Amino acid sequence: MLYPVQNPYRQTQDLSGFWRFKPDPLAQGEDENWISGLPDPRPIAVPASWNDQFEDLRDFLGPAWYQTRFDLPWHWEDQCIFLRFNAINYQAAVWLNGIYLGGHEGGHLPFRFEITDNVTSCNNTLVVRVDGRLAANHVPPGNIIGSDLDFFASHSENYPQTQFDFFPFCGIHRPVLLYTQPQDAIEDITVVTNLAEEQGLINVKVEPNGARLLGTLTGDKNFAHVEGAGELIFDIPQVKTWSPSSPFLYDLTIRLMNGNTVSDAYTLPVGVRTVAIDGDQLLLNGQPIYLQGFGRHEDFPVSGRGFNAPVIIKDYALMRWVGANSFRTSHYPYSEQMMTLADQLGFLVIDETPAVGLYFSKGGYDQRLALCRQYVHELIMRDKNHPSVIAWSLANEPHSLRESAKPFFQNLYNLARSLDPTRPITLVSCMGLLEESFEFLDFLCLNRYFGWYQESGQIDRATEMLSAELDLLYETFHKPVLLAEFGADAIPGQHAHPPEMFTEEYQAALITQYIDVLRSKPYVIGEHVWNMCDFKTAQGITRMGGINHKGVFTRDRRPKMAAHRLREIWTEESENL
Ligand code: BDP
Repeated sequence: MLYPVQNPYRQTQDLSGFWRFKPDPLAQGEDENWISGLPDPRPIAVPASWNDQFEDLRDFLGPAWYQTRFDLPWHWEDQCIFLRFNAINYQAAVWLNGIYLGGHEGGHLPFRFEITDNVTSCNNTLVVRVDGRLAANHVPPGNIIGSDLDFFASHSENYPQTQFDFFPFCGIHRPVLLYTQPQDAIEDITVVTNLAEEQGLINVKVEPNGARLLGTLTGDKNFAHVEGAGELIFDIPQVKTWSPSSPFLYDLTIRLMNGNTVSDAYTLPVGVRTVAIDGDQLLLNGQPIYLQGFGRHEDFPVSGRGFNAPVIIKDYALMRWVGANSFRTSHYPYSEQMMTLADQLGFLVIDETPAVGLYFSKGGYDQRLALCRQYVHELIMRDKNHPSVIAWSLANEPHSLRESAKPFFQNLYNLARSLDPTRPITLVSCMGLLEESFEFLDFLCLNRYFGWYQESGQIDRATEMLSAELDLLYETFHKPVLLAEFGADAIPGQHAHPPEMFTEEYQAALITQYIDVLRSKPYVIGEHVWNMCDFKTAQGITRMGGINHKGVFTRDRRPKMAAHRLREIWTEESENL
């Protein structure tokens, strides 16, 4: 799905700003015709979560209603007009001028409606109903009752009762865009890059299939024009490759030709790189690369999970400062702006679907599978052209003990593989040897908390166990391993010598000793500390102040001792990136 752009053939208008808002705890909005306008609304910022904007709504998960009004800019006649929601958590229903446009399920992926026939030049009323209530058959799930969970039932005492360890923020989380495209439009572009010695190859497929195209590639000293129908191939001698140390991007402009006239054009930044798993190694441009970085969250005070441009800039600056070269979009796809900056700044991204905390009891199995397939599809369609994306992660910490888990993930793996034959596919597990899907995944992602949830307070014992388990995993599956999560809570300002749990010293020591083990294993392809920053969670006895304190930065982005320690370790290695 192409991101809306502004050029002579396409226009966009961002509807972000202050909208009207009304919670609907009795679910009476439709009966009372709120689709035409909200009675007694309050102002709300869009995009942002609602929970931290209002003190009476922190734990309220919906339904709630949003409304805004807009006029069309001049010169939008004769264009196809679309309304695009970059992300709404969790369920959305949309009305324009009283007409129902449709809905969407799932909190972190974009959806759009064509509104050419429903929109008028002035005074359009847009109403959106958002429902973030937790339910067992949602993905991610919550409010699971009874014994459906085989494993890790600890979240069941949380409030709100999430089956995942982050706050279930709700609302219109990312920008809402109006945009146009011409009647004859480029619907989609798929770019695949390859390398042969010094030569780069860019293969470009365009929808509509078979349309006459003119492609232009600019950047560096290279400048190439290629014409074709449906597919274009660029050969670039002496190519400048894309990598973390040199994230070079070409500009690829595709023009759709109608006779001799251009009917549409779209420009896409393209990084030429290859990624592969080869034996025990992860290869970028044919060279082994070691991942050092974080699992993270989109989370900040007041804006919640909402798009927050300054925080994105700050986080990349902090990741660079600490020497990280990569991160995982735990536990859901991040904003498209975050991905675009990863391309520009040279970060490697493991791109994860929103499937966290999955369980496999019979009830609702088909529904959850269909939803996960939808997420895999939407994610790959959204992010396939980002050079920064080096792998797809199908899920985080599924409760995979039931027989149906493996076929579930085989199904998702096959789908992802058919949509993208180029990138490695993984899933992130805490089950070790018991994760049967490790048999067919391209590399293994393991989460481990020895020294924290188990072997509490005993870092030496913890790292012995880690070492033994990693070896066993490798002997069993013969695949490279990323330690995708490890860490310890540290309350900022809490100190002890010798180190004790919850102190900054303990967190720094545990992370350092883990890294020593990881670096001694030739089949380990990286270390992702959990978490980059402290983040908000549901309330529960293991989350002081409703915060997970495993960040090496605080929630307001101040470094703890562990961040300084990581910086020493990771910046020493930076020549190898
Ligand atoms: C892991 C989860 C992550 C949690 C983390 C923790 O993948 O979402 O936040 O544990 O407990 O199991 O801190």
